[in-house]
Amino acid sequence: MALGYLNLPYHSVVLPYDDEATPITLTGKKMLPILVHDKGVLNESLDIIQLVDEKNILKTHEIVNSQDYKNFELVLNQIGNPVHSLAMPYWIYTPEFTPQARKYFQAKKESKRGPFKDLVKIQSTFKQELEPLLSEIEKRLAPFYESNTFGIKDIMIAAHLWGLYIVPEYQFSPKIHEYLQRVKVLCQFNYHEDFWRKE
Ligand SMILES: N[C@@H](CCC(=O)N[C@@H](CS)C(=O)NCC(=O)O)C(=O)O
Repeated sequence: MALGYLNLPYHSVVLPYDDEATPITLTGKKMLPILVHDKGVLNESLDIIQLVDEKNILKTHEIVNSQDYKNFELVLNQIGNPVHSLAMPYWIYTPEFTPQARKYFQAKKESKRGPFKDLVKIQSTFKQELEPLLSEIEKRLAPFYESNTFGIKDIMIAAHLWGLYIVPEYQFSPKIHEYLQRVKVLCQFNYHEDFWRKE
């Protein structure tokens, strides 16, 4: 999203979720995203963004080191839990999962969250958990998050929420939906375009 917003050229490579060798060889950990650039290899989204945003357009550095950002991260983590429980049972059927990667992902995530088929049965619990968090975000849209200009927090929010579009039983409020669509356009972001562009 940051690369798209900053209009920087890049080549995206999707690794199957069960590919441990590639990320571990590149960075020593099984974690994405990874940026491979002319001076080396880097992970951690915010470190990547700070590196590529040479003109500091997204103001990441100032924001990330503030107490305010630490509070914001807590909210993101609170959002992550219900989003993952709602979306994981559906994500595994998207094109980024090979059959083996699906099995690997499901086994790993079910050991923490319980069987996906049970998560689907208790969707209402996760929706309830999400509702107050999203309504707080909604109140702060001006029209971007606590700001009239686009920034790193909008990228973080959209990156956390986007995957929920895959859940048939979930619907964003009109305001959050409109916000996410605006962010999508600004970031030239297209979910799973790596797959549909190839055909
Ligand atoms: N703090 C990291 C978090 C990255 C992260 O959680 N990546 C997930 C995929 S979105 C991952 O690779 N997890 C390892 C795994 O589930 O095996 C960042 O912002 O880059």
